[in-house]
Amino acid sequence: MTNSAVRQDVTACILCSRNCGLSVEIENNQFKKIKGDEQHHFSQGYICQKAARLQHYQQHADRLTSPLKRQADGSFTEVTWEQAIQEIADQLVHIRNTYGGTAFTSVGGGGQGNHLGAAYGRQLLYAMKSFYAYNSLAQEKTGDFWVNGRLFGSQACHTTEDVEYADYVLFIGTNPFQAHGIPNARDTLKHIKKDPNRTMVVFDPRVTETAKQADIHVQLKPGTDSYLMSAMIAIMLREELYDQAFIQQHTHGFEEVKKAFLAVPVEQYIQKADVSVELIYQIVRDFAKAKSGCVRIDLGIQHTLNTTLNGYLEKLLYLLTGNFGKQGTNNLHTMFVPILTNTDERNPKYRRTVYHKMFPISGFFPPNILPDEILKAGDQRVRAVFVDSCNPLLTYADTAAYEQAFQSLDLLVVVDVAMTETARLAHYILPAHSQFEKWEFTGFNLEFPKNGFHLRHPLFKPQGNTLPEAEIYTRLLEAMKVIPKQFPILSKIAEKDSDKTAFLAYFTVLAASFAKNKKQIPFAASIVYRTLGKTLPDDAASTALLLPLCMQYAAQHYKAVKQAGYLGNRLNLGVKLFQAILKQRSGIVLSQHEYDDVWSLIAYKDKKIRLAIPEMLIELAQLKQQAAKLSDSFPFILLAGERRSYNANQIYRDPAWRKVDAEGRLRMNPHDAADFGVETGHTLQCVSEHGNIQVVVELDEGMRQGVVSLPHGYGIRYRDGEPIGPQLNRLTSTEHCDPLSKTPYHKYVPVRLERVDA
Ligand SMILES: Nc1nc2c(c(=O)[nH]1)N[C@H]1C(S)=C(S)[C@@H](COP(=O)(O)OP(=O)(O)OC[C@H]3O[C@@H](n4cnc5c(=O)[nH]c(N)nc54)[C@H](O)[C@@H]3O)O[C@H]1N2
Ligand SMILES: Nc1nc2c(c(=O)[nH]1)N[C@H]1C(S)=C(S)[C@@H](COP(=O)(O)OP(=O)(O)OC[C@H]3O[C@@H](n4cnc5c(=O)[nH]c(N)nc54)[C@H](O)[C@@H]3O)O[C@H]1N2
Ligand code: SF4
Ligand SMILES: [Mo]
Repeated sequence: MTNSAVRQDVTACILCSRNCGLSVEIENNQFKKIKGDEQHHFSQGYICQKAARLQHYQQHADRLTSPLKRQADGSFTEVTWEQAIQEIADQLVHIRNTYGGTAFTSVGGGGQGNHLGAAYGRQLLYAMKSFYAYNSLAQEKTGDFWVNGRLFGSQACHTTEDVEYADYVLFIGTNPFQAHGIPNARDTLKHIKKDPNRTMVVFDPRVTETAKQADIHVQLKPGTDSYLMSAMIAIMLREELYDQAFIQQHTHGFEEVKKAFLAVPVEQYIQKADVSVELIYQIVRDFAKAKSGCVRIDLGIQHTLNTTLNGYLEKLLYLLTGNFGKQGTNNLHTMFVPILTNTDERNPKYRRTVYHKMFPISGFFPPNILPDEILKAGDQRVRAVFVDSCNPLLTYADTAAYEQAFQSLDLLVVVDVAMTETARLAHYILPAHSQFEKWEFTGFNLEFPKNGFHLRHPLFKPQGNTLPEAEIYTRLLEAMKVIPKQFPILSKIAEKDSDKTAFLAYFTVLAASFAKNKKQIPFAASIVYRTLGKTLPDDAASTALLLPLCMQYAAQHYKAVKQAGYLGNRLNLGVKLFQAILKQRSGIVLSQHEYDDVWSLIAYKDKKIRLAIPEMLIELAQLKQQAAKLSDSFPFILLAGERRSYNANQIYRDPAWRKVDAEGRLRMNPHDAADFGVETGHTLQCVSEHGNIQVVVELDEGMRQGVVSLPHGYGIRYRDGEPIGPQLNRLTSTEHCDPLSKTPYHKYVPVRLERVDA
């Protein structure tokens, strides 16, 4: 990697779950030009405007360059890696041995682009005998995962949607034009819009960029989706628009569901959403009749009232119409990197939290309860927290509660590439290589029937005295004496021969070694890293853990992996996959299934879907009593966290990356603004029951009256300056959340607005 010459390379975008392939021009260890990579199997050259700005992630004033230790006066001093690792390891061992497994939690572990490090970080939980993994998925998607557990038999069964091929698409609570989340979103939307035989319906309180492309926009009142969707299902049942043959062949529990939904007062519920009754009837009839239909949802129903119920209703819409397991419908997909595990709360082996007695969903605990588990759980409280790839001080509900909780910890360690708001509270800050300075990947490969994977190689020389997460966590485990520093037998066999069969010999010895010493299995990532890893070319040690994943995937999906073009037998197909992953720099196709294979992905033994979920049918019945009346003190609903053209979670810190919307403005209807006598650019105070922030107004005809919206991803204190844009979570509360999954109601925050001069 010479510095001055211009060179071409490929990588992927790290800003959202699509991880589009990038073709980049590099000069002086910097990005010069960024385009879409046409060789990438999935994005095929597509990118959005945010990716072109990635130099602002790679290099900026808040990048960390050395391990830091906080001093008594609150300032930070540079320390060596040896000192930082040894001191942290000693404290962790002390905390574990004195207080046991409930005293430690991890927070985060992989954002939108970096899941390789998370595989190493996860080992620390086992080393601490802790169960408590908190992350951002558990403040948005766990309600959905819980429903999947009941419908399909495992919380690791995850659904995807074939929007590109659907004749009739329902977008409920999502704005793919800005947020993406579906393949090549803007192109996909354009194709549907242009095709007279295909229909796009958008359910959103705002006239979004997606709504503008839609055939039908249902501009419902925020927080009323559960009423609207249950009315839609009731119409489907009353008019017998459901797919009888599908239900008969593939499901259980239909009669219970039918009975529950026939009790829904259709007209009354549609009116609660304040939309046209006839229009909803028409949508249900056309959706049910369509050759293929699918439903795509996101935070608009996951960050609002009745989160988990919404997830159930949305899935019933496609299941009852038989829009499942075919082209252009919703499907299950395979998971190469097992991000989700099945931790059904009815199984007592999954340890609950001390204070809230909260159970994990798909392996994760919800950030909404963590401040209480630190502050209120007495002797068994959480005392040590490791934060990785996450900035909870800004992104989790109730910033003040997080500040108080994190300041009270015995040990807070932050692993990040940048000096974040959370890092400023840490006892130790451990600086990682950026995602373009190390081997990386994401586990967001959620496609069906063709699924893929993209291993990214390092593009740049690492800055300063940073390390990749694989090395950081492995050193920690070694210093804690959880794993030995040497594995002579494994190292020897790994080094012996690096021809094609060597991986197999290594894998066999590894499996035998784990069979003898089961206690080492949770630390497989670091063990493989230190042994096989050392023999991989191009310093790719941290990717060695992909070998066991490849072996597992190839065994599980043998036919589909072969169908994707790999030559191999039952023994070595996984090795072939691993070799292809290491070699193909624009990513690979992992597997090619048939649509019918979807049934094999259901976890229930009889491969049938359980339509009736008792907890959800109870919540459905309770909707009747639910009163969503706004108090006079807080007459507006704030949608706290919109995706716009220039926000990308907390991944960019340097505000210079934004071409528009520097202040992260409050969108409001002009009639509402007139009541306050304010115009675009004026300032208002936004007050919730919980806190208040100043906001800059932007008039937007597309907002419903009484509804205002602020963007997610602002409030960063770049170079330790004043926060830039809204610190949204000063307004939100940890208690304002779904009763089952504890995911926050960020899209339904009651607020009032005040003139600053008032
Ligand atoms: N540009 C950009 N893209 C991103 C991100 C980013 O920060 N910036 N973040 C990524 C991440 S982490 C995520 S999780 C996704 C989220 O992606 P999305 O969920 O699609 O994005 P949002 O803008 O948060 O919310 C979607 C829509 O929900 C609508 N909505 C609000 N309340 C309601 C309601 O009660 N009912 C209905 N039906 N709709 C409602 C909003 O008006 C909004 O248009 O985006 C990803 N992509
Ligand atoms: N009110 C409100 N709050 C919200 C939302 C909302 O809509 N409204 N959205 C929520 C959603 S859906 C999400 S997903 C979360 C997102 O919020 P977070 O989970 O906090 O994650 P990111 O914003 O992705 O933060 C990524 C962090 O990882 C660091 N990082 C980048 N690369 C690396 C690396 O290679 N190694 C390490 N160790 N660190 C790295 C970045 O510097 C940054 O600090 O926010 C949530 N918070
Ligand atoms: S932000 Fe998302 S959609 Fe845009 S280029 Fe990056 S990965 Fe692709
Ligand atoms: Mo998210």
